[in-house]
Amino acid sequence: MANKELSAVFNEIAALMEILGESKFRINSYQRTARTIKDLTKDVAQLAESGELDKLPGVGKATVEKIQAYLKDGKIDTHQELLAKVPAGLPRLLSIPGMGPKKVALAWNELKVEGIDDLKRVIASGELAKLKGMGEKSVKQIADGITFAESTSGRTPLGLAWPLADELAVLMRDVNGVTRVELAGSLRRGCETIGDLDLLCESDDGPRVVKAFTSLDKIKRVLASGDTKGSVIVERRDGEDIQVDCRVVPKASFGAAMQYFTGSKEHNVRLRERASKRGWKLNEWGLYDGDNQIAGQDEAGIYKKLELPHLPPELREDRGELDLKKAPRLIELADIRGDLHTHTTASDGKDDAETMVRAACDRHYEFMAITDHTKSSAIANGLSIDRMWRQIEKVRTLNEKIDTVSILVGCECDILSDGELDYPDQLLAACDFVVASIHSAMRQDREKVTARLLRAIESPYVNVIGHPTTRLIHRRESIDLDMEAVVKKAAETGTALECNASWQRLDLHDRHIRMAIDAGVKISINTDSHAVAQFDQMKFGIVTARRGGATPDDVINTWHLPKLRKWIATKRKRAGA
Ligand code: DGT
Ligand code: CA
Ligand code: CA
Ligand code: ZN
Repeated sequence: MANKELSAVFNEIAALMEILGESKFRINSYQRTARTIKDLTKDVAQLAESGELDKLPGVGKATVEKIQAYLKDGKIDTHQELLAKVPAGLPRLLSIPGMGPKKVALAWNELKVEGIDDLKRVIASGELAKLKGMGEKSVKQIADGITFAESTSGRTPLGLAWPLADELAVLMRDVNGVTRVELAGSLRRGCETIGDLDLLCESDDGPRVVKAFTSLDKIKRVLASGDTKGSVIVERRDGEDIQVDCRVVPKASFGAAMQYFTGSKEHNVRLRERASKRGWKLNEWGLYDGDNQIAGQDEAGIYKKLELPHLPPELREDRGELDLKKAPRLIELADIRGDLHTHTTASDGKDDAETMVRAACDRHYEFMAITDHTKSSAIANGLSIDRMWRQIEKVRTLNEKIDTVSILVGCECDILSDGELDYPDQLLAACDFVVASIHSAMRQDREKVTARLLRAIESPYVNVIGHPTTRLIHRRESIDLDMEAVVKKAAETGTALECNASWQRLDLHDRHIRMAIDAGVKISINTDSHAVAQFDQMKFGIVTARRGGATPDDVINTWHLPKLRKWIATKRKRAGA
């Protein structure tokens, strides 16, 4: 769907106009169009074909023409004309967190800032902070924003990389002479973003397999093509590019190649040190004693020879995993008995409660919680107090009708800016399960936002803190949080922290999960589904939790319902509610 790109173009038109000081009225109109397109549930190209574009709110004839031009040529004249009026590096400045159109215009007009390098220079020299309307605080935010923008550029979120990798693996499994295909690299380690994909094919005929790889229809450009390795560019679902490396390895070395190309680099360095202490050599072909291969056909054999447990790929980051005496039994998708954070059409979901529940049945879940937004999340159609009382009755009725899965009535309760909850205790007490999340005032300073979360955690009715850092991968940074304090309070009160499985969030991050588990805090892995298809995102949460070292018992979604209910009741009792 072109909706997202098109919406971004309209947003950029509005931003460029603002930079160039054009009329507020036109700017607003472009912003409105951008929002309308972003919120569409249908493909904009479909609407264009069926002639329904002009029925959209605020979309007139001129806008329809622009949308059609974009769908036809991939560009819009107005946009191109605006781009011609500003330095080439300026649009990129808009994507830096903390740099809106006003600040970009200010820096450009006053200090001739035309791109990121200029911006860095005026930050370093202190000139930027001296501008009227800037100040130390916003400059600090912009400096962090640059680091953020630079660290994310070029990487692909796990949720976009994974399906693409699976697709390529399926195609390569079909190639004649290929006996095995596996994914290695950061994808196999379950990293939240992926630099490039690393595919390993088992075969004795390298040149032919490389040729088959570089000739796949999906491939946009070939970067390199040799006897055992091909590198190509493939287009992601969102139109951006990603590099894919494919290596062809004979059976005798397949395990060694898996080990080597899974990485991480740091983990491999440690492993090689271990091998060399024993007088051996480890490389992508095998583990060698002199010229003699002593392991390498399967990966487990290498770890065994080095007297290590066969470490799960997600732990291979040189974060202490080589000290483990035994491979931990990390959580797996099959351990999950239910999803505890889902939305329905009652708030901003796309599917109604019954459809969502049926999807949970399809996954053979034992339970699920319906947790629509609460009143302060107005843009998400949060439920007023009256509507929430009715929702409770409605969901209970549905629960009686359906006996394959137990439905918990809940809500995703907004944590207001001072830590107060969006519903009165009486209403929360009527819920079976409460997720509490921050959706507003995310720029509060560390002390304030931490105190805010601690207060929410203290509520006897709050079972899980939803997406605790609120970061959106490549789009929004984490709130400035004292995670240690949050973890401590969660441990004291018996509150779980969420590992939100949506690939845009993956929040808690892997290292916070480790921190939480070490402190005895339970984790809840939830998809935050707004439509049935999103239930599939559970696997992204699973690998993230595995990276944090989570075992089944650390994760409340693996418990049977009676244990979960008892845990909920214990917090209420302890808090005297
Ligand atoms: P990415 O692609 O940036 O998300 O991260 P990786 O970990 O997939 O890194 P990549 O694709 O550069 O290489 C795949 C694996 O190959 C990496 O995790 C470890 C191994 N590897 C690559 N280059 C080296 C190296 O110079 N030394 C060692 N020891 N291992 C390497
Ligand atoms: Ca890689
Ligand atoms: Ca690579
Ligand atoms: Zn949610």
